[in-house]
Amino acid sequence: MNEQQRSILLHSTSCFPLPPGVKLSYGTAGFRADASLLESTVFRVGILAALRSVQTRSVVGLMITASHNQASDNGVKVADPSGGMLSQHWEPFADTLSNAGDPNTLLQLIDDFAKKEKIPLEGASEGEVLLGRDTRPSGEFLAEAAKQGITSIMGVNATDMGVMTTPQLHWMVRSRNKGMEASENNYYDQLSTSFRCLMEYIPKGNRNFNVNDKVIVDGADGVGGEKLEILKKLLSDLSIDVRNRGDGVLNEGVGADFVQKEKIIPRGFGPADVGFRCASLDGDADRLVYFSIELNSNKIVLVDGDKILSLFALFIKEQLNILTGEDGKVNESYQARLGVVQTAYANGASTYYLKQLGLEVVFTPTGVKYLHEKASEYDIGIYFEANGHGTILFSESFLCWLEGRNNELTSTSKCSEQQEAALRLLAVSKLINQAVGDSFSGLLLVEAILKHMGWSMFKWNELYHDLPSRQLKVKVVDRTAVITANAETVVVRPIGIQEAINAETAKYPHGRCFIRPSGTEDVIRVYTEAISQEAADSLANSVATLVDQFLGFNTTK
Ligand code: 16G
Ligand code: MG
Repeated sequence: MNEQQRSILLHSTSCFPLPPGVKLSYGTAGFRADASLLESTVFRVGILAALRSVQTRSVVGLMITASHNQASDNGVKVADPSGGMLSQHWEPFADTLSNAGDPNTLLQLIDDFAKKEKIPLEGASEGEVLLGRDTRPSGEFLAEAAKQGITSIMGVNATDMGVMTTPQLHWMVRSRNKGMEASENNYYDQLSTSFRCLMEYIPKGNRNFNVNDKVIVDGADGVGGEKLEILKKLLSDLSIDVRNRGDGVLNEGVGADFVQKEKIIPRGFGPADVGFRCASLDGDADRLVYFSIELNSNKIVLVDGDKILSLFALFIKEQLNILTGEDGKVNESYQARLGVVQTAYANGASTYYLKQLGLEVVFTPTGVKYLHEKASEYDIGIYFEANGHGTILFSESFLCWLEGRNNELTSTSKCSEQQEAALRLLAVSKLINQAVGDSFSGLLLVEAILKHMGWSMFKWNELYHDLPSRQLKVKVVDRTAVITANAETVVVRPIGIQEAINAETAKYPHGRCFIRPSGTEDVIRVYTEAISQEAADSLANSVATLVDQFLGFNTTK
């Protein structure tokens, strides 16, 4: 690092001292905390994003959001040049950088890391970081801190994209690095055009089916509501009624996380909405769940990420079969691999359903970075968490084959059914955000598929019946004491707890249970499934007691 760079960093770092006693960790969703504690962290993540941009000679993203957390929290995460999550091997550096006490230590860390990673810091580098934030009141001053961090690496520009959804920022990073147009308007154009294309190829017989054209969307009083208002103006054949567009308190009694966990009607919805398809986005619009309102009750019928995944998988498999036949063979030497990725939170009934369709289903630990990575190993990889975060990834080689096949079919004009299937799959690859899960593209794809099938939401929900399940959280002294394996289905530390959980689970016919440390809260999460709600609840309570015995505050060590 040259002298000029050194003095810029020393000066800027001294303006962002760490609040005393704060120690944060770059978890599954970046750094998250009360916004008042985050200024120095965001500044440092700005430095990190700039370094990543210099190293990869690509555009990188920095998003300021705490997603579904309460409005007073905030957070920060980095989008890698692919548009996906920050490369995992940079995470330890994110931790040490953010917790480095004084400017000299920080400087030394950067110097060492830059040498190790061969990042040139001699003044001639170039880079660009796209900066986005959600609607939280703290977003603006934290964005200033991020800019200071980004521009303290010489030659790196911070491009402020203002308020946007997390998936929009990831999409822009990906598009920029592919040399494609990447403005917010380009994003809306791509989504609306590919949606229109899917609607055009709806089988004639299904067009007049009585599928309601209206969907009511809960915007969680976050960025999703206001952005969806823009997108919906470009759509015909679908009427979107956006509620909770930002006038109320963000995520309070609203949003995908609330709806999925509490299973009660979100604020802004009521008896007049009975019979309609409803959907909820989370605070930064990267999650989507559907629901319908029950008559004379405050309960909802939840249609979660697992069911969205099942709908997508069914549709994609159908189109692929039209194109390639049951064996998925594209030609003698090339077979299209379709894979589905879930986590242990996926309801067992969904996994059973997907396997019955003949699909390959694999599991990863919780967190988008794991699911995304796994899904990218397939020609078409579909991943979803039960909480509504997910997307579909298409390999370059498959898309290339698809384009070629489509051209072939156009020139021979022989088989319109196959050509329509090819065009549908191409449209899905453009509609669905391949950088990260996106509630907007998810919503439009669900709507298009329901129209395609001629299905009501009720019919969709009947694909399979969820097994009763329960989630609990237990406060413990140190959640890092729990170490899991096999996609979080087995606990290897503390020793003995897995055997105790097994013994408890064995008491319940078809019982299933796992525990894992949360990546976003200081708790251990317990998940159970069983043949009745009472059994799932009872197993969850017993296992929560076990967790408390092994790890709780009264444990003598
Ligand atoms: C974050 C993750 C989400 C995961 C959740 C689990 C991303 C972008 N988000 O929100 O995928 O389901 O954390 O939270 O990776 P937990 O660790 O507190 O259970
Ligand atoms: Mg989110």
